[in-house]
Amino acid sequence: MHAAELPATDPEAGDLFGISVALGSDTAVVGAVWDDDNGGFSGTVWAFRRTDEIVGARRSADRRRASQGSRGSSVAFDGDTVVAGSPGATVTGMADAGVIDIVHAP
Ligand SMILES: [Ca+2]
Repeated sequence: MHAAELPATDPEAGDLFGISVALGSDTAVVGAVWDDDNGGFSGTVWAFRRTDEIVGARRSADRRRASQGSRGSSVAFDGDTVVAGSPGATVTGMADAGVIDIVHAP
């Protein structure tokens, strides 16, 4: 059964939207690991919420993670807390050391 197809609201070539997904009762969290709105390969996490017949999409507003972080390589959430893997993040000068970002659901 195919119930819906949900793209990002601003799809761009190479974003890799959908590379990671996590599902709750009325929420889906989706990673777009190579989205470059915050610098090359910065990555973005999206949340889709279902309310009756409406599916609202919102993207992470957190702009701390800059280029190369690849945020959204993995995602998980519980309630309004989202954990997103950013394996490409530089940590104290060490490239690709990686971090996890814990953020409120966008
Ligand atoms: Ca983009």
